[in-house]
Amino acid sequence: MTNDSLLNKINSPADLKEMSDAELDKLSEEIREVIVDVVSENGGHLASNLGVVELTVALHSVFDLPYDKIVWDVGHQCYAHKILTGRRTRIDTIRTEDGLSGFPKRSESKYDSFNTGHSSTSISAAYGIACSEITKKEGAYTVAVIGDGALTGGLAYEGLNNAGRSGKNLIVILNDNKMSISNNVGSMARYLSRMRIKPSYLHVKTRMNRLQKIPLIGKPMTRGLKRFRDWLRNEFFGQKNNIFEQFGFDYFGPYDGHNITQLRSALKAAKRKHSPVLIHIRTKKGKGYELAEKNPKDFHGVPSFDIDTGEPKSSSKGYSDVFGEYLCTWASKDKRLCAITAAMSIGTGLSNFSKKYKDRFYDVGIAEEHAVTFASGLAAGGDIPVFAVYSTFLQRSYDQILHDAALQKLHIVLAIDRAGIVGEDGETHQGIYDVAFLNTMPNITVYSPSCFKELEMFLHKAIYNTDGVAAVRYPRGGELYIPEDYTITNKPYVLYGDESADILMITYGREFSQCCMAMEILDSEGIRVNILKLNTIKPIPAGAVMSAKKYKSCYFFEEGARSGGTGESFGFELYQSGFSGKYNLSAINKPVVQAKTNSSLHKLGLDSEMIANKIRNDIAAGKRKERIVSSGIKSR
Ligand SMILES: Cc1ncc(C[n+]2csc(CCOP(=O)(O)OP(=O)(O)O)c2C)c(N)n1
Repeated sequence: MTNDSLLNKINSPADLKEMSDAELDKLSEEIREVIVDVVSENGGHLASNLGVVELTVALHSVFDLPYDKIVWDVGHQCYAHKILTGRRTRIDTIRTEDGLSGFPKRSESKYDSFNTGHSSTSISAAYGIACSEITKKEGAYTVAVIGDGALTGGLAYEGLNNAGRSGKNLIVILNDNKMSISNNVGSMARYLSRMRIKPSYLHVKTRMNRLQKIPLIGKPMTRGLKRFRDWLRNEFFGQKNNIFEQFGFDYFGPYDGHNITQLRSALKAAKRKHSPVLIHIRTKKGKGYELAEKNPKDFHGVPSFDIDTGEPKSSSKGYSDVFGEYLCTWASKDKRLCAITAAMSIGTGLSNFSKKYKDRFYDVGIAEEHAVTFASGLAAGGDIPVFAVYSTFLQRSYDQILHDAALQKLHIVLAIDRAGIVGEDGETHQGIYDVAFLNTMPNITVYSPSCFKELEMFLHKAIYNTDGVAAVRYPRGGELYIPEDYTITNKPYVLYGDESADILMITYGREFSQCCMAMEILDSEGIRVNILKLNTIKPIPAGAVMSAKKYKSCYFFEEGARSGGTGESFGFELYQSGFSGKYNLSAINKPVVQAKTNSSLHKLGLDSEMIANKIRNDIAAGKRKERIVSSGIKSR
């Protein structure tokens, strides 16, 4: 940053108020540079953030935060907002342990008015804030910034439907860049593309308001003009009022979302309305960084990368890739097999499937609820639908899995990606609740592979050899350690070790690797343990419980929520079976904040080192107790 940097002078949004539009433009360029630098180091949501720089600058120059409020939908585009709201000097810590979050966080700043991470919540949340006591009292404005991708989520319409005629100081900014992560889909996307070619008519409206004030002729002329305008809209766009006006919003736009002058004048006009307004802006995802402009899909969310080439600093094959490959192989032989994504075809490994089997690939938009019910419909019609979804987003589909699939015993397959700790995206994105909520439902089988080969076996079993709902869950990233002498099998459970031990570790999924490494640490210290690896985690295999019963101490290690998780159920069944030893459960009982996955696992007591410590310490504590008891007996 040069000496004449404007950004260095910004300590709070108030500093923007004195700047000219030209200075705000220059400031935007400086912010862009910082974003590219930081994301190239820390990874993050690059293209979305580059697209909203001018919007963010304009918003902070027109509104008074924290008196006014902004709710960022998904929240992945909040980097410029963070830079402008007193967090400039810490922006290089974004998405790191103890650093700034990559999403808005109320606990982080008074300028963040609502935590986001999952899509399509902004309108409901902003409307709630606009109705709340504090905003009512102070007459403040609440602004929701929502992307066209997030507008494919049903919740956004529930918000629009409820808020439109409320008369509240609510402004919804529709950031339309034609993209979700991939190209946006659905009829609303088509509708928006038709609106994009429509000339902005805010200025026409403002002029009509002025015209109205001319004595005698003003009102009739305005009426005539309005009729002409409506006729034009009707003729060219097939509707008297657009959909947002039907919802009760005043509609302004579309505007060039990179033109600060236009943006500021639209925001000021919206402010004067004192009732719900929707401002439609067009932006370019990746704006200002050529590689991202050309290829916004690949630069939506990125690991650290080389700025000159755009290449990731490291990459390796992950579970999602393997999942996509197998699905393509089987789809070539079976026309019933189809794939569904809720706007996540790239992340879930379905890119090739989407190209090869266009007629059996369904991108339903950011609509996880719809995806499950739609899959259930396909299954009712005889297809075999596989819904590939991140664990965290499947949380949205609880009722649909239960009501539309499980209770009807329909055969749908849930390919649950990013199961377990996910790392830098933090608490809103951890895949640690799916096991607990699926555990509550009937007619569901859940498989948990620990390596690529097992993913193949259990995915196949889920598709072709399981009744009702079949779920296969696998983590972010690639394979971890599997000992050479471990025999991979598609049995529901495996007992690993020489069986001479009286201590048993029980686990599943990626945590198996940690337990194997812990077993080796303990073995080198002369402590023998066995491992019971569950491949089917729901229902818990009866044989697995019987195998565990003969051990003196059982330790269950679970990379998932403790409450309602498999560890809890296993312990219950074990004691029900008459087990009289010690049962210890290590699982997750609090939100897990952003950090590298290994660091989180360590802090949660779930990495090999902590697992070995726990067992070693328990043994030492047991021996101490024995010594005290025996010395007490002697001294009596
Ligand atoms: C419920 C849910 N499903 C999926 C996602 C993953 N996701 C994050 S951003 C995004 C696309 C958002 O597109 P848009 O709202 O247009 O914002 P843009 O990135 O284009 O600015 C998706 C699908 C999510 N955050 N929440």
